[in-house]
Amino acid sequence: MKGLYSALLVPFDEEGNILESGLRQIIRQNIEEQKIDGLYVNGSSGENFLMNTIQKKKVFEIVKDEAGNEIKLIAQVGALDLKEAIELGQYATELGYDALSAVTPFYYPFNFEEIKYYYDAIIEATGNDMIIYSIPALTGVNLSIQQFDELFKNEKVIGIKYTAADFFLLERIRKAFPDKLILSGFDEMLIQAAVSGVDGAIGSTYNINGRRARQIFNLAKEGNIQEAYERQHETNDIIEQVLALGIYPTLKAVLSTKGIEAGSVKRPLAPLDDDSLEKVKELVSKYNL
Ligand code: SI3
Repeated sequence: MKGLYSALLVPFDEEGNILESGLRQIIRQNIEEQKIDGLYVNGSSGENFLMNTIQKKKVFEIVKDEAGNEIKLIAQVGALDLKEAIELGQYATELGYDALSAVTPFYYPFNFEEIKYYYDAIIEATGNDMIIYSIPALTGVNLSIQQFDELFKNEKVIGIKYTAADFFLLERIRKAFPDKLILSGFDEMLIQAAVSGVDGAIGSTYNINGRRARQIFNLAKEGNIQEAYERQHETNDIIEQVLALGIYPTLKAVLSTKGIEAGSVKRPLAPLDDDSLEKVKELVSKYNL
């Protein structure tokens, strides 16, 4: 399960319906153009928490149908309704997804025993491998190394999607659990994560910038830090502008300039205005996206 994964974008029409042919095009360009090793499906970038259960299942189904066994597939099934998380986990497992991932339960201040119960319940009901999705900035859940250790006691918990800028904790986790999979989640800090020993990364911007990400990762792993930084600087010039314009609608607008039916974001997220669309065109041509 090592490697670079795009956190798959999902195209919607203005009513919030999934654009199936556009989704298939995004999957194909991720495989053929960005050369990614896998897809992280129904994560934050897939606007998962804005979709209903039927839509989430539809995305799992289309992705598996389009990608088959060409690349690795991770299904993010985390939900506040544990029954929904289990239902989605069973669905993705039956479809043949290589592993599941679930965001730490959020909004309510769950204690650690409740968080462990949630992961163990999904694993027991599905029998699939689990990658913990840790993203403290959005969930408010900061797991300690002792808590990761407790979660790892279930051998089906094979790793973490680590979306945090705490490189001290990352170093501690890497040292303590050399056999667990660590996939880094902040694209703008890929070089730091790579030298910290992660096994790969999952990112939204890899949908449009996967080839540069691959260069950063490989160069950093080979110890060619100076060149890796050159690629990371260029990448961060792109990411800075993407974040300023609005991450998901901008990534979709970039894909649209390439003739992909990337659609819009799902309300209440807002689409880009005309000025921003002009800036996207400049970005695409300046960085050859
Ligand atoms: O779909 C996902 O779960 C992700 O894409 C997670 C990933 O860590 C992204 N985080 C979010 C909240 O979108 C990053 O790729 C992020 O977009 C990027 O580093 C820019 O900040």
